[in-house]
Order: sequence, then structure tokens, then C-alpha cells
Amino acid sequence: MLRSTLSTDEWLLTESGFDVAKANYFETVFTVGNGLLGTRGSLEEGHLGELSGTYLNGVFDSHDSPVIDLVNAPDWLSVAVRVDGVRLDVQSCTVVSHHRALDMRHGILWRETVFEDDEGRRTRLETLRFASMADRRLVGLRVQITPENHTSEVTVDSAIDGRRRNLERLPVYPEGTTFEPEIRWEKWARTKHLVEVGAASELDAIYLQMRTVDSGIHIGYAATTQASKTAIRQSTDRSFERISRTGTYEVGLGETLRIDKLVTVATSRDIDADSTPLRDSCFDALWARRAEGFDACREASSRVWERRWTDSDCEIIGDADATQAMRFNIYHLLIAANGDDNTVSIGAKSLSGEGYRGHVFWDTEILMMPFFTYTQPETARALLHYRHHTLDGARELSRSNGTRGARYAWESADTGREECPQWTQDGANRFWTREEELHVSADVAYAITTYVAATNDTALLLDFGAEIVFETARFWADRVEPAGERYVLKTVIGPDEFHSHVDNNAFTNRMVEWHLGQANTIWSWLKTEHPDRFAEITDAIALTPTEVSRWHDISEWIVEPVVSPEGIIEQFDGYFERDEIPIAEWDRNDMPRYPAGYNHFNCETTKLLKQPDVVMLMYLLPDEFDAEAKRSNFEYYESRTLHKSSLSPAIHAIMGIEVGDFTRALKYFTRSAFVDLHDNQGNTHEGMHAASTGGTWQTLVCGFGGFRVLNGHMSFTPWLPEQWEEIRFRLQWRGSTVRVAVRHNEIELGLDAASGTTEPIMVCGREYTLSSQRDSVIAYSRAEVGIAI
Ligand code: IFM
Repeated sequence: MLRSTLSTDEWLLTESGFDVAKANYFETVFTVGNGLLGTRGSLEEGHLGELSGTYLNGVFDSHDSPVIDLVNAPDWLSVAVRVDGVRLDVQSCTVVSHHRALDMRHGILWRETVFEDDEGRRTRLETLRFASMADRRLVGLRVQITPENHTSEVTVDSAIDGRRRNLERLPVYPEGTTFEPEIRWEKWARTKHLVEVGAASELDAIYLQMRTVDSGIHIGYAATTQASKTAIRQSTDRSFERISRTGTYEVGLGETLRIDKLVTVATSRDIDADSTPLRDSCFDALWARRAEGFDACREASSRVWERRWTDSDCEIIGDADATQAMRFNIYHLLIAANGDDNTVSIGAKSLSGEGYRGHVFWDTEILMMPFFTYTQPETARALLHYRHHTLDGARELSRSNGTRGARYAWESADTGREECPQWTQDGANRFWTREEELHVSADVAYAITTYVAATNDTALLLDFGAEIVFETARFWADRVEPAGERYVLKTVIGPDEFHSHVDNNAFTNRMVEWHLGQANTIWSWLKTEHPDRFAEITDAIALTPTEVSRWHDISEWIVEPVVSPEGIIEQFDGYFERDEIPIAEWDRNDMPRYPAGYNHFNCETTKLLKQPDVVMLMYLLPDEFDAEAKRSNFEYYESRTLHKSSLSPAIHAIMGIEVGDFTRALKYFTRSAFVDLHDNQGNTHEGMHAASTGGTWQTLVCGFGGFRVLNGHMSFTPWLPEQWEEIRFRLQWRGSTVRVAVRHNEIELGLDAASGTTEPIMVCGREYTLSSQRDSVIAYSRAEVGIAI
């Protein structure tokens, strides 16, 4: 039984019974991946209404689509089984039973389905698939077929299928039209991004090479299938954009036929296809892996998974569901990032679906990056490197808007060009984010400095970080406008995307001020500590001291937001004059509904927020606002926030805990942690809410664990819900590992570092010293030190 290879139950996410209406949801949540690729959890044989896809990180193409797409790449999974000519699938047979389990600990998806055909033949189909973490170019699928009440000829067709299309848009149908799940996606226009280059077979292995039409990326897959018994017939079948290997076997009653499929993937992005033909690269890797065998490949991947979990796991003792949800979110973060590739990041839907067409937003730097910085710093470094890889695109974007330096695109793909659509898919509403949501440039600088503070990896600044911080600072210096003695930043969108064309958005202005301050600090540090590198960088970008002193001037004089007598920071100029529209209805998840007559595109005139803006600022710059400012602003803005972005609940959970609003904080934690597990936005079929996965991790660590970096030191101000006994997590900090266990009245901290290492920390505002010699148990009381309870 393949199931016996799975981890214990608490690491499993399960499905029982096949429900076509839920199939697309499971396709997303059961995605397997390794950062190089993600493969949705579709049935190997397919079904009517499937939304299947494999996505290769960085493989984008814009042919035949209005906006560049992350390409729905050739399908490696395809296996069709016929029993005496009858295809085993949910349309051709009755599904007697169907079970699947995602083993999050080892990145394995297991399945067992019993089919019965019209002749009453019952056949058990078991599969197990993985995307190797040990060799990212490798994916594997084991298929086991067992006739339960018959002896039959079983034919297995194992294919590489290049006939893939991306979803485009649904043509206009009368409002409220619903489609049967089986035909839902057939209604959509589709985009073709791939053309065949060629196919081949070598021994019993098959090979298909496709090319993206506009971006010209070659994609090669080689596949081998090994059977547990000798076939009575075998063939290689070749059709346009598809190649398969078919074997027919005589399988007796109760006998199990096993087919192991190993597939290697290479693209011209990864290798120099002129010097090593893609085909050779795929076959060489395939023969090597095949020689090791399926089990060895799977075990090698599992070992890497174990190591990743050692650093990343979060446990909530006393709440098994919450622990499972944490692991689910972390699993999806781990399969989204490729620490071996400096040219890719993580899209808003990771590699788990086509939502947002695979584009990269500030979600990576602000919501996901803390997880990587504090648990997998080498991956965080690679993710930051993506912003250097796309710096020329950002420079071009800035130039095209008449400013110098570099401005990161609101939606970025392979080159850093702006890829954000101007219009909603139905053409009815205009998005202004591509023109106005500028804060992403400061967010990138924020992620860089946070990473450096956490890792002491100042080499990153020398390699590429300083250049990014300087070039983006330069953009701000041109984008602000002098207004008397001050500088203003007009016509922007802050994180709250309900309000466009606003002036002096508090979040953006304050982040610009902070960014320019950091740019100054890094400039001085580089000049003093690394004069040669300083000369190289400043020469290369022709940066002058006059420019740098202007940064200082702007950071001193950029307009400060209006603060009401009650201490509320005005979100942007004139926000306080907008209409006060109360939120009066909540949905079944206890999340606000739009007030009657309002939607995403007409909240402009109101004080309603889509997601945190001032509250987000207070989270990102914790040193700069006092407890009372955080409390009053949280109260004011939380009551006006509709959470129409999945980024919103996590930040409200964290800030809710900080200000002592625990009931709301818990509600927001649940909303964030389960957004995809419970599909409570109703769109999980489009892909995971990747920002929310990172936000959920931050909720546990920075919310319940109360972790912040204050004045350069680790600080913890924890709070636990009554029903939880303890939370456990680990943080990577400047080359050491800090083990954290938070209980109701004490926090236990261990420092795994070279003997004699010490680390100053704060717990609830009091100073302590951690030592690598022994773990510390520190009693804490928020009340005692006047922290909100
Ligand atoms: O980046 C987010 C944005 O903040 C809200 N709308 C969705 C985007 C992608 O997740």
C-alpha cells in the first residue's frame, strides 16, 4: 500500500470522495512543487472541468494575451489507464471510493481511487507524486493498478502533453450566469503560449520540447516509465505536441501492476541551450535519476523536506487544527520559492494557479519575505536578488515616467516591466495601480534592510542591495514635488486600493522618508567601510553627494500627515472629509460586506478601506509610533476596513494583539490561517493566497510570539489565547538559531550558536541576554510593564 509511506495524520491534509464542484479547490491546495515548478493537484487522468497546470517559475510569455502570463507548461503528470479498453476516469466509470492525502512533511500527494465500470469490474488505482526538493528538475509519479474482482488487460498510457492553454477571460454572459462545474472553464477564451519544437524517444524514454512563442524559452521534458512486470505490447505514440509511452499488461485478480514515472525538466532559462542541447540535459539527468530508482529519488527529496521543516515548523500545542493550518501555509511557502534561482520571485498565487497571471507584487517583500528571512535566509537572498535581476526594467519604467533611478512595477514578471493590466477583465473598470501604487519601491528597500539586519549579510548590500536602495531613492527624489519648504507626493495609491489619485498618503510618504534615510545611512557606511566598492557603485550609477544630500533634505521635509486631536493619522490629504459609511453586515466568515450600493470601484468617496494602510505602516515601523498611537489608529481604521484583500487579516491579527484587542486578533488569525483551507474568499481554485500564507506565519511569530526587531535587537511581547498551551517556532538570527517556546506566563529561548555566543534580547520591554550555554526561561507579564492586555 502506497499510503504506508506517508507521515502521521497531523501532517496530512485529506480529501474523501470525489466532488466535481470541489475539484478545482483541491487542485490548488494539493499543489506539489519545489520553487522551480508547481503542479496542481489534478487527477492524473484528468476530468471534465479540471483546471490543471504545471507552472515553471520565471517562464512567462505574452503571445496571444493582453497581459503577460506565467505559462501553463507541458503536462508531465498525464497517465491514462484502460481496463479491457475502458478508461478509468470519473466520467467513464463509477467512483466507488476516492481518497487523497497531501503529506506536507515530505511534499508528497497520495491518492487511492476505486473505479467500477459498466461490466462491474472494480479496479483500484493508487498514485503517489512528488516534485523533488533534492533535484528541482525532477518530478516523479508512481501508479499502482490492482484489479479487485477481475483479471484483465491493463493499458497504461504515460504522456508528456504540450497542448496547454492559459485561461484568458470569460466572454460576457448575463450577470449571475452560473455554469456546471464540468463545463465552466470550457466557456473561457484561452491563450496559446507554446509551440512544439520536436519530440524524440531513446530506449523506453520519451522527450518533448516546446517553445514559448514570444519570449522564446525552450522547455524540455524527458520521461521514463518502468513497470513492475513485462508488457505484452509496448509502443511510443507520437502526435502533434504530445508524446506518450504505452504498455499493455495482463494483470491478474488481486495482482498489483506498478508503473514508476520519472520526469526531468530543463529550460533554456536554466542552461545554455546552445552549448548543451536541452534534450541531452534532460536525458542525462533522467538516466542518472533512473539509475538511483524511484524510491531513492523520493527519499532524497523527503530528506531535504525534513531539513526545511526543522527550521520552519510552527506548532500550537493545544490546537491541532491551528497547527495543521500553520503547516499548510508554511508548506505552500516552501514549495513557492526557489533559493537556487536568483532571477525568480513568488507570484501572488505562487506556482499553484493562474490568478494574477503569475505576477509578482509587494506581497513577496512585505508578507512573505519575513518567513524566508527568519527561517531560510539563503532563499530570502535569492528572492531579493530577483529585484536586482529586474532592476533594468525598473529603471526603464522610471525613465518612461520622466523620473531618474528605478521604480519597481506594481506587477512584475520576468523583466521588471510594468505588467499590471489597465482594465478589469470585463473592460468595465480602470485600474490605476500601475500608474499610482508606488510604495512597492520602498517596500523592496525595506525587505533588503530587514534581511541585512536579521542576517548580518552586509555582503548583499555590496553585491546588489545598495544599488537597489540608491536607484529607488533616486526615483523618489524626482517623484516628490517641492511645495514651499516641504515636499509633497501627489497622485498615489497607498496599500488601501479603494482610494486612487490621493496626495500625501501617510504610508507612502512615511516609507519614502524612511527609505531615503536608509539610503543615506547605507551611502555613508559604504563610503567609510568599503571605499572601493563605494567608488564602483557610485561611478556605475553616477551618483553624486549632492543627490544624496537632497535625499536627506527630502526625508527631513516630506509632508507629515495630519493628526487629529484624537491622535488619528489622516490616511491621505482630505481623507477625514470623505463620507462616513458604516459597515452594517458581515458574511458567514464574520467579515464585513460592502455596504449597500458600494463596490471596489466606488468606495473612493468614502472612508472605507480595502486593507490596512496607516495600521500597516505602524506594523512595519514599530519603533516610530507609541502604544497609544497604535491603539487609537487600530481602533479607528479597523472599524472602517472591509478586508477585501487577503493581505488584510494577518496584519490586523498582529496589530490587534499588539494593542490588546485579542478577540478581534483571534478572529483575524483564523481568517488568515484558513483563507485557503476553508476557501473563505471563494476563489482558492485560482491559486493560493500566497501573501496570506506569509502573513499567517507572521501572525504566529510576530503576533502571538510578539517578535519584532527593535533598535536592532530581537524583542518578544507575547500573548497566547487561553485555549493554547504553548507555541513553538524557530528563528534564524545572524547565523544562529533561536528556538522559541511561548507559554502563558513564560517564554523559553534557546540559542544554537558557537559556544560562548550571547545575544541581547527584550521580553515585554525588559532586557535579557541569551547565551548559547543554556536555554533561558523568562517569566513575562504584559500587565506588569503596562502593555495592553
Ligand atoms: O498586492 C495585493 C494588493 O495589496 C491587494 N490586491 C491583491 C494584490 C495581490 O495579492
